[in-house]
Amino acid sequence: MMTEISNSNAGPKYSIVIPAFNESARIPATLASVVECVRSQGWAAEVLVVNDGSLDTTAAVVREFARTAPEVRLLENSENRGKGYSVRAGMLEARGEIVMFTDSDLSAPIEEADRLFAAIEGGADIAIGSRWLESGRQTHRQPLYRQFFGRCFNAVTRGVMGLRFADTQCGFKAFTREAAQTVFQLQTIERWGFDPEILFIALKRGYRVQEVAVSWAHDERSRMSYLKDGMKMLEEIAIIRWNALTGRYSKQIKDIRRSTGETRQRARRP
Ligand SMILES: Nc1nc2c(ncn2[C@@H]2O[C@H](COP(=O)(O)OP(=O)(O)O)[C@@H](O)[C@H]2O)c(=O)[nH]1
Ligand SMILES: [Mg+2]
Repeated sequence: MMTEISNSNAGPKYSIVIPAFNESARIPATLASVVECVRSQGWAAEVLVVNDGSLDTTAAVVREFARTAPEVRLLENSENRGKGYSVRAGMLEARGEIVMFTDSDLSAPIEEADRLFAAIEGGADIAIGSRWLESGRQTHRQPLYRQFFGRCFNAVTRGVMGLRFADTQCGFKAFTREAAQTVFQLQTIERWGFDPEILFIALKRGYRVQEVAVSWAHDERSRMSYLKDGMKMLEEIAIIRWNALTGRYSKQIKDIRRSTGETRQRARRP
């Protein structure tokens, strides 16, 4: 008798992680585009939405969507913890060979994910979307004050952290599973300043990071307060420097304990 080889344990090829805080208005259209793209491209993919303690109906809307889209899974934080915390929870939970995260407003159209995947398939461990590598690809720019703030923040990450990227803050980044498991387990920053930290860790651990130009259309309905969050991000850069000095990012991964258990237990399958 022939033995059938079961494929049921094989994970998906791609994981798409979407952090969501009070996104009930934007997330249905986002999930529709993501699922449409996944299906039309024939990607074996899972879509993980991480609900970050939203005060609106984000969770219900995602659950409703998932009833007809088996690709979609909802993870929930028990309370609002920040974009960094939410992305980490999703990335550590993801089972794809290549795992990426995107903002829930799809400022970078999800079709652009192909460019990140191609960079990884071409040998990069991490591919980061960049709005400034070919700025002509931005069809709708951020308001001037946000651009100014972004450029200043970039100068700080360059000067203080030695990051030589045109854009550290783009919410569109992909990792091999192995790189994601290492980098996100070492991440400590849970709010907006987590992007430079993961890049810093990635370089420190010897991963090959490639910047990839992506199309971008800014969505005005921003969740960010540039003054309050901006100050906090500077403070977070100081923390990253301190962590680097004290050897926090050089630890062996198995020495690091991270309580994503809470999110994991609450993970729901549709
Ligand atoms: N403000 C905020 N956004 C969060 C939080 N957690 C996750 N997010 C998500 O972070 C992503 C980026 O938010 P967005 O408002 O588009 O930021 P911007 O485009 O950089 O101004 C969205 O997917 C949000 O839903 C949080 O605690 N606060
Ligand atoms: Mg946005």
